[in-house]
Amino acid sequence: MEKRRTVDPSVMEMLERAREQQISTPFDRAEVTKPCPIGREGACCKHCFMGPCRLVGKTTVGICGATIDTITARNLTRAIAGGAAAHSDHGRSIAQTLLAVAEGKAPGLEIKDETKLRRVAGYLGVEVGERSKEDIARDVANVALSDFGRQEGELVNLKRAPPKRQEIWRKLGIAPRGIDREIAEAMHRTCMGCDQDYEHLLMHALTCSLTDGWGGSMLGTDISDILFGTPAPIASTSNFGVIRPDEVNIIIHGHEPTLAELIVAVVSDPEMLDYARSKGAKGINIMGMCCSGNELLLRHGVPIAGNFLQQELTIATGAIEAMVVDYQCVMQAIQAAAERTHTRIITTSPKVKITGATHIPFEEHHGMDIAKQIVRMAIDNYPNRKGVHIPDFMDRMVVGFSHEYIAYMQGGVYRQSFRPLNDAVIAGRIRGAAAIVGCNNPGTTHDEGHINLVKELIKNDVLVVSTGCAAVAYAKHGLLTPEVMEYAGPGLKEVCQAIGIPPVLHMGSCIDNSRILTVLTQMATEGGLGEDISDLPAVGIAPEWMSEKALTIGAYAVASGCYVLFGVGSPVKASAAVTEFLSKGWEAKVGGKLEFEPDWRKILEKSLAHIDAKRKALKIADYDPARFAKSESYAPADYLDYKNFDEGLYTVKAGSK
Ligand code: MSK
Repeated sequence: MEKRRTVDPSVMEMLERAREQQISTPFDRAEVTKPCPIGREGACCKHCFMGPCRLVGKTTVGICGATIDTITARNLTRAIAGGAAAHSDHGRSIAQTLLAVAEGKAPGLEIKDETKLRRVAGYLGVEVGERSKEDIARDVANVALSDFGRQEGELVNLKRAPPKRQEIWRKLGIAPRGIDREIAEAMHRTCMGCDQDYEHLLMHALTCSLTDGWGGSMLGTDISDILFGTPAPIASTSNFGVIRPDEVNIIIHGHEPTLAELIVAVVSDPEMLDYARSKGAKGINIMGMCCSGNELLLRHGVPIAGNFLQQELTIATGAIEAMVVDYQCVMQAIQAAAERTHTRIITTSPKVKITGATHIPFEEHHGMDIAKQIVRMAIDNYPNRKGVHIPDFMDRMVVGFSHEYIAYMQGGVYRQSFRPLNDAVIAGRIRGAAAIVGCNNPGTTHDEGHINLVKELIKNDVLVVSTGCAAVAYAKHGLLTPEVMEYAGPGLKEVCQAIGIPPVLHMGSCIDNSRILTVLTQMATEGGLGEDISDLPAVGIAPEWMSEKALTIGAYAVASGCYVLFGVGSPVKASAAVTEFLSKGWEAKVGGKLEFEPDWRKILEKSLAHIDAKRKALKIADYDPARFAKSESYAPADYLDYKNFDEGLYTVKAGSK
C-alpha cells in the first residue's frame, strides 16, 4: 500500500496547491531521492580519502581495517557531536546576549525574569546579595560562558542531577569537563586512525551528549527565561489557518529567540502599523515555525503556522511577505519556493546564509534597528502578492508548561512540589510519563506516529510532555487543549481535572528538553519513586526524528537514565554489536537505553511494558484503570471536532477562526 504523506488535511490541501505552483516540497523530494541504504544504516565510512569504504557483501573492514562496529559507532558519535555543537552554540549565543544586556549594549532587550535570574545565579554559584540585577546577570553570563571553554573539572549544572546520577557519571568517567572540549574530543576520536573500540567511542558519545542536555541546552533555556520570561500557560492557535489574508504575514523560523523577540515588539509600534496600512494591509501578523516559533508561542502566544515539513508549504500560500530564518532545521529549498511567489527569505544569523536570500545579520547593539528594517521590508512586499490560498484549518491550544509552572501548579507559590504528581503515579492514577519530542521526517507519514502515540498513551493513563515539532503536531490536531482529557484514561483524567491541566503538556523548543531533565530530577528526588531518573516509570520517544540534534537529545536522555525509543529507522542497523550496546550495554552502565523501532505500535507496546516493569521494580501499585471510576463527564468545547479521534485522520473543524 502506498505510504500516506501526512495525516494533516491542511498539509494535504497545500501539497496540491504547491504542485500546481511547481513548488518542490520535502514530500516530493523524498519520493525521488532514494536514501543510500549503506550510509543510512551506518555502514559507510567517509572519515578519510582512502574510501569512502562501504562495508557490504564481502567487504568486512575498511581500507584501514576498521570494522563495521567501529564505523557505525564513529558515525553515530559524530552525529551526536554535531547535535551537541548546534544546541550548545545556541546556548552560547544566548549567554552572550545576556552579557550584552547586562553591560547595557543591547537596546530593546532587558532582564524580564529577575526571580529566575536569582535562581540560576544560585545554581551557578554566583553571589546574589544586594547586588543589582545587571551585576548578577554579568556574572551569570560569564560563568555560563566559562562552561564552554573549561579544560578540567565538570559542567556547573551537573550538580542539579539526582546525587545518584552524578555518582554514576563520575564513576564511569563520563561527566563532561567543558562543552567545546568534549565536542572537539568527539571529532578527534572519530578521525581516521584514532579511537577504534566501539564501546569506548560510544561512552564518549554519552559524555558529548551530556554537554548538550546539562550544558548548552540547559544554559540556553535558563538564560532565555531570564531574558524573555519564563513560560506559563497561555492560549494560542496553530496551522495554516493562522495566516491572515489581509495582513502583512511574517514567519519566524529556526531556533534562536533573540531577534524574534524584538520583531514581536516592533510590530505593535503604531508607526509600523500605520506604514502597513499605507500599503493596503489591515495589520501585521507574526507567526512561528519550528522552534523559534515555539519560543514565541510559549512566551507570547504567537500562533504557530506549522512544523518542520510545512516550511515550503507555508510559502506556497502566497500570503507570506517575509520568512525570517536564523539557524537549524531551515530547508535550503525555501528560497526556491520563495522565488515562485513574492515571499522574501531573510537570513539573520551571522553563521547562516542561503544563496539568493537577503542576509541581514543580527547584532545585539543594533537589534531594534535590524528588527525594524526587517518588518519594513515585509510591509513593502505586501503589494507584490500574486495569489493567495490559505487552508481553513486552525486549532486552539494551551501551552507554556515550563518546569517552574509544573511545580507551581502542584501547590501554588508557597507549597509547590512534585508530591501530587508522584502520589498520583504511586497510586496508579497516572501509569507513568512519556516525553514525546523531535522532528518530522518525510520517510514516515507526517504527524502520524506523533498523533497515534499520544492518543494511545493518554488513553492508557500516561501523562505526556512534549517539545519541538512533536508539540506542534499535537497543537495542530487539537491535542493541547484541556478538553482532550475526555479521551484520557480514568485516572489521568481525574488528575488533569484536579490540577486543571491538559494530559499533554507543551514544554517548549528543542533546547527546552532540558526542562524535561529538570522535571525528571524533581520527580526522582521528591520521594516515593526511587532515587534516580532511571527508577521512574517514564520513557522518551522521538517517533519521526531526522536531525542529529534528536540523536544528541536521545543520548543525553539515556545518559540521564531514560529508556528512549526512536521511530523511522536505525542509523546503526549495520552493526548488531553496536545496536545491542546502545540497548543492553548502555543500560548496564547508565540505566538508560536507546532503541530504534519504526513501528509506532511496537513503540507503544515497549513503552507501556517498560513503564509497568519500572512500577513493579518500585513495588508500587500495579496499574489497574478499573480501580478508578470514570470521572465526571467533561464535555469538549464545541469548536473541537474529535469525531475522527479513533480513526486514521485527526481533522479539526475547518472554519473555526
Ligand atoms: S525544530 S530539530 S525539526 S523538532 Fe527544533 Fe523540529 Fe526537529 Fe528541528
